[in-house]
Amino acid sequence: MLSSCGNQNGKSSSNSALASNNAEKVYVAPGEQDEFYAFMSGGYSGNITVYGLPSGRMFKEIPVFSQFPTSGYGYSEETKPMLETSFGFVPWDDSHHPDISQTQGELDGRWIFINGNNTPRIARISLETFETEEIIEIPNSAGNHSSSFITENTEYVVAGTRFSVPVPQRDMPINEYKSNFKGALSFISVDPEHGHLDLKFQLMMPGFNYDLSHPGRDKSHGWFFFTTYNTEEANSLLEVNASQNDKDFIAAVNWKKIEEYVNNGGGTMMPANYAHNVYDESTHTATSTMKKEVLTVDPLKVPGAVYFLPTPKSPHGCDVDPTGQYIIGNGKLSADLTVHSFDKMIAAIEGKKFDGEAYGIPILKFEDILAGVVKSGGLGPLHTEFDGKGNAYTTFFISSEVVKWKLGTWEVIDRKPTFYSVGHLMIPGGNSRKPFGKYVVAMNKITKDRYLPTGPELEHSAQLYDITGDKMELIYDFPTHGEPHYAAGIPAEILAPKSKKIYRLDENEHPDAVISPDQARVERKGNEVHIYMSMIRSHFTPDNIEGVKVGDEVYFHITNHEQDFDVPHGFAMIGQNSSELLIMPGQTKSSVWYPKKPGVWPFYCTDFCSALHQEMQGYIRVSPADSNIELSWSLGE
Ligand code: RUQ
Ligand code: CUA
Repeated sequence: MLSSCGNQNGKSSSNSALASNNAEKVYVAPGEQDEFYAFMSGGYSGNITVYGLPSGRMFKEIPVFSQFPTSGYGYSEETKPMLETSFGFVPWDDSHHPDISQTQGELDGRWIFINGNNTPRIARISLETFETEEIIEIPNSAGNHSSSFITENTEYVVAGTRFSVPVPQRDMPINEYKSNFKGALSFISVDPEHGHLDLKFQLMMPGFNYDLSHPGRDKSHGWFFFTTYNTEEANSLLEVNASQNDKDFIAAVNWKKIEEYVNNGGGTMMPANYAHNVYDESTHTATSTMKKEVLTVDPLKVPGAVYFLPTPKSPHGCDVDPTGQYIIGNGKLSADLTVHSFDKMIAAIEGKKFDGEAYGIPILKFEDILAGVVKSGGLGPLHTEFDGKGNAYTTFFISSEVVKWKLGTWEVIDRKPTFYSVGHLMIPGGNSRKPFGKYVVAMNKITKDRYLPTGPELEHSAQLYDITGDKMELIYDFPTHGEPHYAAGIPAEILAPKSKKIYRLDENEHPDAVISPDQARVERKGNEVHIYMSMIRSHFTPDNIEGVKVGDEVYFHITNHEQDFDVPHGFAMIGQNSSELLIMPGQTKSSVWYPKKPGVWPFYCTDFCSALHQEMQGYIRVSPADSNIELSWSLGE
């Protein structure tokens, strides 16, 4: 059924006059540039990919949680510390939800944040360099899914646990889960100037699953909303046992109140062990520090800070409209969307109209806080975004469609099929006070017949809809890399002008940098050999090195002396148990090589940098361990 549906819509429309009209809408002529950047999460690639809209052209993959041989990220000595955790070196993760920094609820384009779902981490990426600058591990958390969403002025990036776990972790019977496990919601403060992350406090919630979250905005600024499921606290066969309750909850958290409590000395410091990894742009080097404690907050100690909003039925997405008035819960086992009203929520809290409590946390009455119900007619609602013109767009996984509906009247205005099984959707700025509208990107989980087959595995598929009219129009399909869960879009004019072009050599503070070619040298310290090397079109200095022995540990410290935009050089050494390095103009990178066999071994530049790129090479002579050949090197005479 799926594929016949695809054939009908795909092929017939490509023959129509509509198709040529649509082609114009996505066509970005050679030499012209896209109107928006789209940052897509990589899912199980652990990274972020960067696309242009409307063209669907992919510009870059930004390595975040995964080693990336294309640049040497996670392989170079400078970047290995980025992937340290309390479990040791973890060179991979599952990244779901990118979110761009905001000021007063509008995208400011300074940083983008993303979560590592598997080994709980949050990353901050610079939108000037498109490099990952910081990763903080989240203790007491597991399946870091309701993350990484930011508050209106980027005060906090929020991380919520999907799996509840024993806190602190300990050896205990799994069937004692109920009422013993905890769900940590972590608030990580963001330094307004440098963006540095600090785990300010963890709210220790009942042992439900915390699925997604969004900040309040404008009138609801100061609150944060989290969907929960498995309020049954089942620990096996969740597909049945976690679907018993007719309603689960959206947890409404007044973080301002908790912040105040914490600033006045509230909370309990608890021993913990989690990595905080920071990349320094002036030394081009990351350091990893283990943090030893975390401040935890018991919600019952801060009256008025946490409430439960009953929401049918195992809600997934939790989205807040640009005015901050409506909180939308997408019950994935329900056909209807539940919209809660922020004003009614406040009134119900003030009137103390509760419908019991769960673990001491007051439950509000469903009817008291309900703003409306969208009778969508779709199945499996997941996520909602907004166009800034009073409309909302919700994805339906099971019925494979995007449904457009009106905030306030709750009427369905339009629905369009997706191909197939859409998860998230994204409107540039659609998760802020000021959406830019124009396009919806649907991110589909299943691709099937949309592209030429490539064996059993197909890339996932994104679809672009023009939303400038009353009705949505599907105008383009493009493949995406990994599994984009969520994405964040921003007008190119905000980011492009400040994109970094080079690292200035005279600002390079890497301790092993070679700033002028006469600093190029080789030094032996016991069995460590350090090669301080520079590179410029089209040679390495030094280029021939002798006196290296089997059993040595050879460190290359290489500085790119170019000061021109888009002239990286690469470095690759035969038999190195690592990746190449791709070094940007003005930057220094290092890697280690363990020579194993006597001989004369070449290295070369991997990035075609000039007509003489193939001449950019050198040799290292490796002698047996007991040889007494002295170190020597040639400086290109
Ligand atoms: S999820 S398809 Cu990981 Cu955001 Cu909803
Ligand atoms: Cu430098 Cu090729």
